[in-house]
Amino acid sequence: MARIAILGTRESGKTVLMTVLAKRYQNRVGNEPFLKAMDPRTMAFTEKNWHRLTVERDWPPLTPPGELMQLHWELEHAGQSHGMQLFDFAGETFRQVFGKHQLTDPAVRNRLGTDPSCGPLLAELDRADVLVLLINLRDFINRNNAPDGLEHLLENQWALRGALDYFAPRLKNRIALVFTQIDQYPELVNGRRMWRDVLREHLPATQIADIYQNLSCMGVAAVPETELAVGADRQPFLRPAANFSSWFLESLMEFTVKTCAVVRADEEDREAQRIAAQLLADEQRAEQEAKECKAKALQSLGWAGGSLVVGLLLLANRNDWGGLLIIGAVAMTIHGAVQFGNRPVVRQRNVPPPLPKR
Ligand SMILES: Nc1nc2c(ncn2[C@@H]2O[C@H](COP(=O)(O)OP(=O)(O)OP(=O)(O)O)[C@@H](O)[C@H]2O)c(=O)[nH]1
Ligand SMILES: [Mg+2]
Repeated sequence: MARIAILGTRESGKTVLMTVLAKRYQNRVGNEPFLKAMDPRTMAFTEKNWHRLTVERDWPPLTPPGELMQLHWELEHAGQSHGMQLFDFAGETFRQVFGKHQLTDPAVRNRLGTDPSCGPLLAELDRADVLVLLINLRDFINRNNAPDGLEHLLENQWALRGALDYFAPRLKNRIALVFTQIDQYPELVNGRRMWRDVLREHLPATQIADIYQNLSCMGVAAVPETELAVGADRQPFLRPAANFSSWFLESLMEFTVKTCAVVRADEEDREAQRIAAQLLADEQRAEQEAKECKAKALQSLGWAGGSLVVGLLLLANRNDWGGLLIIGAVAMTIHGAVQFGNRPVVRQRNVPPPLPKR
């Protein structure tokens, strides 16, 4: 089971992206990946949000802080099937937790772990196998003059950098940086800018482009076609267009398939190593027991030899105890032989060598 954490600041597009991804891959089409919802919660999450986007033609509500939605799909591709668990939680919580603290400090991590508002979330994130970090450029471009000001900009920046600093040592190349809602930046898409350069240009303070040079970077738009509408508050807003398509979800799916396969291979490595360690322990125990049995058998034979000699001497001196000692010697010989015969058989090791780490 690959546990995939999707992190991103408020309105970075987590809920919409997960919904659209699940719907776009919900049918088996040739050799394409296929996503199968595995529980009622996952199906309800996808269907309700999709209904909202395509029938009500509006956006799903923002995820309330404190909510931690665990969604479970089975990803089938190229004859393989991978369990895939995704988390959805509020971007506001992400900013509060990662934007304001330095989680790489174990004291800070431990303190936050006991905080009921984020402890359970951090515990889940610590078990994640893959990280997908969403970036909404709107959070970073021309943000200094926004009402929430420089403070929010700084926290959003550190949230991304802090999350990478925290997860990258453990997850290594199982991390993707995904620019979302890129339909809003046609100049970047049409100009075919490399996403790494976009990172360097628009989030220079984070230094992510230079520190994490091998991260997978991509851009997607779950709902690139929108149209102007007037909301209940008489304010104009952009709503999803009818029959909207999606841009570049394939690159995100390709990354997902690849990392799910890596997680599976890692799990198999760990299982092989666990079995090898178990076999080795069994073998060492059997060796120890065999040694103890041999020692007991030798001890019995020693006593038997001694009793035999003394018994014969006594018999030679017409002492009746000699007969008893000889019977005892025979009994001890039999006991020793039984001990020796019952010693555990130490099998030849047949353990595969540990596989190289991926
Ligand atoms: N143009 C465009 N807008 C999008 C797209 N995806 C999301 N949005 C906009 O971004 C808003 C937030 O999307 P969500 O998916 O709810 O964002 P979120 O990251 O789940 O937000 P929180 O739940 O607050 O963390 C939506 O209400 C839309 O206005 C997209 O692909 N294109
Ligand atoms: Mg959400």
